[in-house]
Amino acid sequence: MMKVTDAEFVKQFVRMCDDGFNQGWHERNGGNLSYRMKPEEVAEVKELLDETKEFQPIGTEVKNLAGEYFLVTGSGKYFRNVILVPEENICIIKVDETGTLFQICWGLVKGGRPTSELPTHLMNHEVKVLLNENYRVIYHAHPANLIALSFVLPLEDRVFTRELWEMATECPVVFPDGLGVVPWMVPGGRDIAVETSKLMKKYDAAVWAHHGLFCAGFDFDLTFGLMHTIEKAAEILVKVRSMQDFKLQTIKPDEFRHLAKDFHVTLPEEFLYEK
Ligand code: 2HA
Ligand code: ZN
Repeated sequence: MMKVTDAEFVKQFVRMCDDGFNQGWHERNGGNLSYRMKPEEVAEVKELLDETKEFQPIGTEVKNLAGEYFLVTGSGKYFRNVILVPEENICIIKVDETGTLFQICWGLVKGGRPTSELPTHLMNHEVKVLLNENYRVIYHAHPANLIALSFVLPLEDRVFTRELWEMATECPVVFPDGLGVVPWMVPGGRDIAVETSKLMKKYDAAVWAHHGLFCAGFDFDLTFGLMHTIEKAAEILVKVRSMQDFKLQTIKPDEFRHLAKDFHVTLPEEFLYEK
């Protein structure tokens, strides 16, 4: 008989958790991942789901996600253990018809709850699905170089975007909309979820100052790739600033405009300011 862990979307989810751990982005129980399941994926595992458990409060309201199923990491669970025993560390949840409650339908077999960042994940999913229903993945990690930059760069969207764009020619092509910055806030609750989901209307990535990064994407490859690209650019910037406090040369605004034309991306002028 088929197991939930045999489904392709579960295998890809587990692989992404392991890849993130191997990048060093998930110390202890750091980080979390959620995936909005496709109707055919729900159908594939439907008879293996237990839809009798009690509904619990999400901690916010996501009316547009009513009836949707998500695969999510567990609160307090370690990314490094997901590949060893997925059914103890991740779960499938269903959002109720009011968009305020969820039910665990599979997984977390030794007990537990979905990620402590469930309000941010679900509010981000809601914002994204309203923009484009192809968005399915929300990923939160603790990449060290990007976190380090949140101590030395002004916490402004335009500064983080421009400084990271300058670090690798592919950056403006990979995240042409830029990225947003949430100032330090208490994690795990509705307030930080509201601020993050506001930024997700405009961007696919939002920095949490002194904490980490949230990324959104259509699939696991794109979302992991976005996290990876941003953290790689952050690493280069940390190296550059460690060598000297100025750049002898860099990519200039007109050069970004030229790149945008050839690569058929739109780069908002707000990020191409003169310094
Ligand atoms: O511990 O990353 O933001 C999980 C987290 C909380
Ligand atoms: Zn975190």
